Amino acid sequence: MTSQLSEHDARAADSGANATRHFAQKVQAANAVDTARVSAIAAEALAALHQVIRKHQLSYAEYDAVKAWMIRVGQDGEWPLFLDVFVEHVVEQVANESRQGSKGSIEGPYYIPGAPVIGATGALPMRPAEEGTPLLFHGQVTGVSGDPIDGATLELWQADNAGFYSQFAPGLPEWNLRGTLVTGADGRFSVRTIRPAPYQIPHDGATGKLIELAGWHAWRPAHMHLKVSAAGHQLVTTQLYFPGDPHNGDDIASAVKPELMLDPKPAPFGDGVEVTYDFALDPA
Ligand code: MBD
Ligand code: FE
Repeated sequence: MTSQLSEHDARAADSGANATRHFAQKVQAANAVDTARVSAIAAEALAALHQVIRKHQLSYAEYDAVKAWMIRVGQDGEWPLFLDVFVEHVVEQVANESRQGSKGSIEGPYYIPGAPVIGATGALPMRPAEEGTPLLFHGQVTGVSGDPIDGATLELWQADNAGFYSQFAPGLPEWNLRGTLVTGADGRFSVRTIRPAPYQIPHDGATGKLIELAGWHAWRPAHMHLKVSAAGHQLVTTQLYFPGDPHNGDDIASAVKPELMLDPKPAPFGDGVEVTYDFALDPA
């Protein structure tokens, strides 16, 4: 008899392997490296590490423990998780420093391109009895001058009420809580989903081992991920958060910004909540 796996059987090494596979697809074609920068950046990164070793008088036993841990991060496919949680926020800050429009935030390891297109109004794909508080999310996409953008695209992805992302945990429909909105001439969009729950990053693998040994925690505040784009404009990758979440102030991924806080109100239906967020896109 075969047993059906549920999302609660998710393993860090399985979601890690998926994230690693998706990342490999993304970088296949792109990303030529500026070789003139390789020496400077690699040498300085190594020098910073050497300095830490000297400062803390690292022993051979500790060196071997670090080496074994890094090997396990790779074996579990957890480099995308580890790097996006502990490093990406600085890359994002550097990349988006000079933008005038909406603030960005990190992409994280769980974006998948090509989610089903919903149009300007609709619902994210979800199960018939998807658990969680119903959430109505609407807003407008404009340029930085406030002019509405016709045909702007918003890609949304989020975890379910138990904290799992489709395609990274077993038993979930392929595109659960992932969808693509396209604005009309007024730049507006409106989508029904569920309010995401506070979320722990997968912590039964190598990344979790570090978190445990260091006495840190694995929590991210509840968040929705977005990529907003339009012809002639810069794509913004960002996340939105909910006020009052216990982890807004100590996100393990350091990806919360005050500008990305939503303002939930009781929804005009049932027991749900309603949020509005407008996006301003920088010119390309
Ligand atoms: C996530 O859901 C996430 O958003 C990040 C940044 C890292 C791990 C899991
Ligand atoms: Fe996330």
